[in-house]
Amino acid sequence: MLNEIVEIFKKSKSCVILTGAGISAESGVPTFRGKEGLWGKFKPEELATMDAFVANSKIVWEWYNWRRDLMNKVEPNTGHYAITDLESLCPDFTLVTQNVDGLHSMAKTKNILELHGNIYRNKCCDCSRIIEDNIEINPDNIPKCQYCGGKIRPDVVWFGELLNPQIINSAFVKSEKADLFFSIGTSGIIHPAASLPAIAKRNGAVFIEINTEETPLTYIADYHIESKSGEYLPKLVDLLTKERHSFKTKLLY
Ligand code: BV8
Ligand code: ZN
Repeated sequence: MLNEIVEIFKKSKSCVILTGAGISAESGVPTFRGKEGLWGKFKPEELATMDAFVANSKIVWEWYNWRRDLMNKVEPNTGHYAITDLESLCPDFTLVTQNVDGLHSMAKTKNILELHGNIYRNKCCDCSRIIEDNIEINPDNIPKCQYCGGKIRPDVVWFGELLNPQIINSAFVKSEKADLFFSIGTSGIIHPAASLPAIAKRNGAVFIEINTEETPLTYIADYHIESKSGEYLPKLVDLLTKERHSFKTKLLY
């Protein structure tokens, strides 16, 4: 199957990759579902909604500070770096991520659409202005917005909240145009992110799923690769670069 995917990738003119928490699992970032998942310990409706923030902003900030500290200690893994390599091997490449951990940027991937925001950014919950300086938030004394006095919150998309229109529309357009679509390390449950693979397939793209288990997306996948992304993606890049190198070598001689 790897050789088939190498051939498909080599022909691709426009590739989109959708990632979820699974791509960061090998870096030590807990996923959401699964036995060790965040939602096993914490209730999303009590921590990742505006109602929760209004009801108890202290506990919400304690949770985001805990995740920030955890994410601050980890590095991108071989899966993140392989995606950066794939970006350099495809003429039109877009990475659409649900992750707020910033690890794809740390791995120097360029064309990234952060669908659900970024945990390191702060914004005002009233006027939505981004708060420039990367301030440490004390949950017992949450700073106020210098423009409107609103409470500062993490710049992530909470459940029931609309995604940034520019970002989600770019993700839709790129998915419609793609001839190759990967979903990597996502359970494919959260919308509208989970609807992107079907949009790509409907427009003729080859859809490849890489996940350590089956998901609701598996039945529409042309290829379901049951593997850890940090193990499989470097192998794909390896074969692609070997091919390219031997091709160049042939050209030389
Ligand atoms: C919205 C930021 C308008 C915050 C997050 C249509 C139908 C039904 C419901 C809805 C719908 N449209 C909207 C909704 C409501 C809701 C939704 O989708 N609910 C679900 C429960 C059905 N969507 C919303 O609220 C969205 N807003 O639509 O607004 C609206 C509003 C109301 C009603 C209608 C319309 C906003 C959603 C964004 C929420 N914010 N994150 C934060 O992080 O704190 S979501 C968060 O959870 C993540 O960002 C991510 O999106 C999701 C977790 O999913 P994954 O990343 O996939 O992680 P998971 O743990 O689930 O899976 C990991 C996978 O990796 C597993 O499959 C595992 O097997 C695999 N894996 C593990 N290790 C590896 C691996 N794979 C490969 N290699 C490995 N090593
Ligand atoms: Zn404000």
